[in-house]
Amino acid sequence: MGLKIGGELERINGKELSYKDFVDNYLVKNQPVVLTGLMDDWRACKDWVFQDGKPNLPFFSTHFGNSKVQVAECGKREFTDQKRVEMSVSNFVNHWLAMSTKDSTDISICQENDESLLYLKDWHFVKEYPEYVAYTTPLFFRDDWLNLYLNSYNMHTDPGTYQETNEISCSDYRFVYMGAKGTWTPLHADVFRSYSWSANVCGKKQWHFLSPSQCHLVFDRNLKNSVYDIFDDVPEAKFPGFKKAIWMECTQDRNEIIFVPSGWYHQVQNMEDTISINHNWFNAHNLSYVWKLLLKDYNEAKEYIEDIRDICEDFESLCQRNLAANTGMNFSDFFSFMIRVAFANMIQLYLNVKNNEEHMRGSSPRTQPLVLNLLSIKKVCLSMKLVDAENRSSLLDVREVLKDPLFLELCRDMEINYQMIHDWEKCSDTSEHSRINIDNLEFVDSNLFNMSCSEHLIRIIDYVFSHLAVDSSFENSGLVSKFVELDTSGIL
Ligand SMILES: O=C(O)CCC(=O)C(=O)O
Repeated sequence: MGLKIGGELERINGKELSYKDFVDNYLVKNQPVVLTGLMDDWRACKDWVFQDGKPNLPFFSTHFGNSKVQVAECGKREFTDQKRVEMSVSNFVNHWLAMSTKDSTDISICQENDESLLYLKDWHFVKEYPEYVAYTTPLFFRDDWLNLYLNSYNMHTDPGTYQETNEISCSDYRFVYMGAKGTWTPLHADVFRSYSWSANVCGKKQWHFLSPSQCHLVFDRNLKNSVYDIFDDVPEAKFPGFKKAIWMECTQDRNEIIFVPSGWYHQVQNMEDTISINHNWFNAHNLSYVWKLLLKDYNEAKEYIEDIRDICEDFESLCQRNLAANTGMNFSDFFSFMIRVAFANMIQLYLNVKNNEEHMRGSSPRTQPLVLNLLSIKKVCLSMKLVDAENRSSLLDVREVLKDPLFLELCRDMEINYQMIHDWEKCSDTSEHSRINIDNLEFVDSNLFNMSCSEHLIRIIDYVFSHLAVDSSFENSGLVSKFVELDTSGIL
């Protein structure tokens, strides 16, 4: 029996969609959508594609041939993913070209077993070639705390065995994917339960999506393992809910971008030779998803080594190390991230209010996104406090955070981003950021310089709201209740 298909993704012309409508209808409601018309000026769409729509593979060998990339062998499973090997872009292209010149019976024999189907994945292209501007991130996806943060900091900073792998694989979440017809990605939900967007530079992909409220149906009885390939013969005894799942389907063409919401499971098949660009990101609207996943992964990491608790010198540290290795960050990484992002927002708010009295009210268009960001951080902090997560977080000194040139970079990048997204005129002189120091930030309560728990961050946020006379009724507005709705909309 085939999959039950409940419907197709909505398709919208991105040029006719406002940022606010995108936020209200897709980000906040956590719904997928296909956006067209947003890739017209991309250099990638010219340089990387022949006139007939096929990928210009020689261009990659000539310009980026020495890059070392991760390639998935689509026919070989390794745990929950495909086996990965590292190779140069030149070798990958040579393999692809050699396969495409084989006669069709050879190819179908190979493809039947997915043998030799190599899929280049997770190429950190922007990081590696910052000067070659292959594309510009559409405005809809620019409120991206994850990649903004990673421009300045590492997510996981614990020295030790995990550092090296982390540096390579978690330097940012902006990728290029390239694969011949037949290559595919197994069923999964995205890293950190982030949002993602995926743009087809050439080729065609078929997507199958499952909403978070149905995700339990692709898990086994213990809710531990999920189905790997939805087109396989999925055993009912092991996955009793699978047949009941109702999927959404989409065939994504060249020049179309798919928005993948948080926590939606999806499987993807390249129906033609395809090149795509995709980013993972999170912001105020899905921060609670990220936290919920981290907590779930922490509980699993703890349970996994419960039987060695008594012989462990520092059981908690081991749990946190394992959490960072499996998930890409631990509690302390996440808390440091929240502190820095919260302060970048508070400083932005402070400068807006200071430079223009009109922006004093929290509900003004200029302050509203910043207040919303801080409220979402506060909400997650409240949840961290409830589960006592802070005891495991290391201490951060606000004075050190604010002095760090990397923090000023984060503030500046964030301001530029919001100017672009909301079409703000420049309000603060960006050089003002560099003059910020702890002594002229009246809003920083000196009792709270040492941040060791989420309670401290909550108090600082509240202090800032009251000090800057941000309209506190905003806190009770509909915007906040949306986070609650999201939290309860399904399992992760
Ligand atoms: O294009 C693919 O093969 C997979 C992309 C994907 O899973 C994603 O963007 O989340």
